[in-house]
Amino acid sequence: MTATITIWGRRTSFNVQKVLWTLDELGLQYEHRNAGGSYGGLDDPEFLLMNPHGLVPVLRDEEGSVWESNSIIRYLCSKHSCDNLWIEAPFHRSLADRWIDWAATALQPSFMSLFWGYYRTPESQRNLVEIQSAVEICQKHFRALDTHLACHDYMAGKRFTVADIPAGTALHRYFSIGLPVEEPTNVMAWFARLRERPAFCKNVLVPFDELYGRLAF
Ligand SMILES: N[C@@H](CCC(=O)N[C@@H](CS)C(=O)NCC(=O)O)C(=O)O
Repeated sequence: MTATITIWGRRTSFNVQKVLWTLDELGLQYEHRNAGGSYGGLDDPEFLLMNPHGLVPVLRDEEGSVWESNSIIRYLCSKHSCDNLWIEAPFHRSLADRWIDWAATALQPSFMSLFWGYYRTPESQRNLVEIQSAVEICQKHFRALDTHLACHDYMAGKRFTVADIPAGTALHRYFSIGLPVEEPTNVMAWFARLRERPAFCKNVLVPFDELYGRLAF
């Protein structure tokens, strides 16, 4: 059967990884096209017609194009997963939405500030004060998550859902960029549960050293 889903984006992009992980969790057939970073293509008129912001990831299926990683994963899970990765019951779904929105507005910006300030900035240009401040903010967020995970195996309760994907994608990088950070017990146990998932290993536990000391994209 021909794939009806196409996903654009380089595999080292954190936001692209969320979508690739979701596609494989759902067992969907898709075509992956490298774009962005050293592959370029984001300024092409055809690409800008799909995403006016010229960023990856972009997903296209028989209905049209979707951009914004968290919108894409919500779209895929609501469309393809029935009551598996998706949650129909409104209050329960609000629990997932809360953690997805928290990942987008609190955890991810703090972690991106750390990742760019430390890992992507050449050593001679690093601002150590700002890096330490970013570490402290990230640790505060992970402590709050740790409290939540003390009584939830996954972000939205007992089972793995769409809610685990945005924050879960940050873990590999956060704990392996080479900075000494706290390793909260329940967060690490959740990380271990995610590492049992083949789709997580395939798409998220991947090398990202091409980004080291590189501010270009
Ligand atoms: N909020 C957007 C952010 C998209 C974004 O910033 N994408 C980056 C990669 S993570 C990008 O396209 N950068 C340009 C490039 O890779 O060339 C999302 O979640 O999809």
